[in-house]
Amino acid sequence: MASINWHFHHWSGDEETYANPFTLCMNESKSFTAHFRRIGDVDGNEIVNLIDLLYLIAAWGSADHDADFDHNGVVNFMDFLDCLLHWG
Ligand SMILES: [Ca+2]
Ligand SMILES: [Ca+2]
Repeated sequence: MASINWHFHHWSGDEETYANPFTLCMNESKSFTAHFRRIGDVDGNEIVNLIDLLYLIAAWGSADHDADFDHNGVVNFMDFLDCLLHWG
């Protein structure tokens, strides 16, 4: 579970996926790492700034996972607000 102001981004390890939750077959030893990002941080540098906002605007209306902070399947006004509210 993500801490406040952070959101789940993806799993890495034996499988890489944005799905959360995701189903896996445990038929051998496997390892996974959950990656989280600051809400509003599109490029993953832990700073929310103009670069993130410009990327978000370019992704407007798409399902771009990096800019879809609320994970509702579309980059829209709520993601824009999230970016502004977590600026800095
Ligand atoms: Ca950033
Ligand atoms: Ca969204």
